[in-house]
Amino acid sequence: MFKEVVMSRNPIVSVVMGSDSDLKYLQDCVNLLAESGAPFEVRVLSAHRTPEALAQYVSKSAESGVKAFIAAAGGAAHLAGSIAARTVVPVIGVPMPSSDLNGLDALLSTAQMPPGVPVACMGIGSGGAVNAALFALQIIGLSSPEAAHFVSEHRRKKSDSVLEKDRTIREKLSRVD
Ligand code: RP5
Repeated sequence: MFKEVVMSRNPIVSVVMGSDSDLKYLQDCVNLLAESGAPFEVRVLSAHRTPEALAQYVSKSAESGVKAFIAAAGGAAHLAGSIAARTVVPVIGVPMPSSDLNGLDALLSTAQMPPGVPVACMGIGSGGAVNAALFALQIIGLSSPEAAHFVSEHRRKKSDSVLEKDRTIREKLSRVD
């Protein structure tokens, strides 16, 4: 389920997916960005199906203040590389498990960019997409204390939740004894 998301007119994070069929893997990523309060937008644009629209969008977004792109695509995914070719704004690629190879093809084509035009490559699918949101917030966090604080708090909550599970399991097992 998507939380109520208000997309910004002046985004600093841009989430681009190659197809609306990728959206199901981006739910937690989008929810996390919404929770952080960072202005962001979500678009469906494809490196091979809408190359001109993608090119125009990247130029316009980079000029208007986007500080990080998240590019989610499946198959022999070239979306992240295609965006990175058009801007020096950092691009975070998320391989989508939409192909017969369950995303391995997308992982390799995103990670194995030839030297010169890097993209940051996350893991395959929803987990990678969550990390992409956090990584984008870390980039934003270099100049935004709010974004940096959000990432720290997110880690603290994760840590508290593991320690709580540790307490619970120790209590449960000590009762068996
Ligand atoms: C890629 O091809 C998209 O990112 C998607 O992961 C995959 C399949 O797209 P659809 O055929 O479902 O539109 O470009």
